[in-house]
Amino acid sequence: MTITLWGAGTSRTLRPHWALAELGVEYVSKPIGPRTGETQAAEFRALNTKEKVPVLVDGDLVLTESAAIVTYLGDRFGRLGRGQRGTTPGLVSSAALTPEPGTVARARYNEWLSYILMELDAHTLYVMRKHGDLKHLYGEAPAAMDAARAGFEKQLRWARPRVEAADHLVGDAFTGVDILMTTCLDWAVAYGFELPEPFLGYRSRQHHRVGFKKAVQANSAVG
Ligand SMILES: N[C@@H](CCC(=O)N[C@@H](CS)C(=O)NCC(=O)O)C(=O)O
Repeated sequence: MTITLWGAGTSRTLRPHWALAELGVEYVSKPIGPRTGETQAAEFRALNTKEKVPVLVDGDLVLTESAAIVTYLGDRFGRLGRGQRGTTPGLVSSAALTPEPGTVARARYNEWLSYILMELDAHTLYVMRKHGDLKHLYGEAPAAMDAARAGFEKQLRWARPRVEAADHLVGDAFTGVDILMTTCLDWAVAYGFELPEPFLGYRSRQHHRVGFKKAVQANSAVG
């Protein structure tokens, strides 16, 4: 069955490229970019009326939302070694991107996923993007920009103890939430945030992964 990934060129599209690279899954890349007109083309609108990338197609499944795609890929391809449990209950193997459902590790994974998407992506960094780089589309809003900047710094404090104490966010191995977290930290650095040292070290470790390097290459091949 052919797996097709639509989208390239942004932090959100990097996420599924990275998951696929980590899992060693072969796929067809359709590297269309946002605001190029390509997300409004009829072929793409038939897949996603949100007109946004990324989109994953796996047989009859058409899946939108970067976090859902990363988690799906982990569940589909990254939990095959059910016998090879690590030391953390619920974490299946060092190659796994998702802990088994119904475990403490999966509850923690879901907690990190929701936190990263809501507190670091949607409510803060994306607000800065909308009223910064994209102000010609969404309008200027200096008060919202200031609140988003302060909000990001405040919310990031919650992650600090874990990032100081461990190499990964869940259990003792790399998972999908490390992909999500790293892309948000990269985004923050691009916006001029001076991240505290534990986050810089964490980010640098993820950047050294072969999967990250492959994904950056795939994600940069815009259409
Ligand atoms: N919540 C979505 C956000 C997707 C999204 O906003 N994608 C942007 C690129 S990062 C996009 O395709 N924008 C198209 C446009 O606004 O024209 C996800 O995480 O996948």
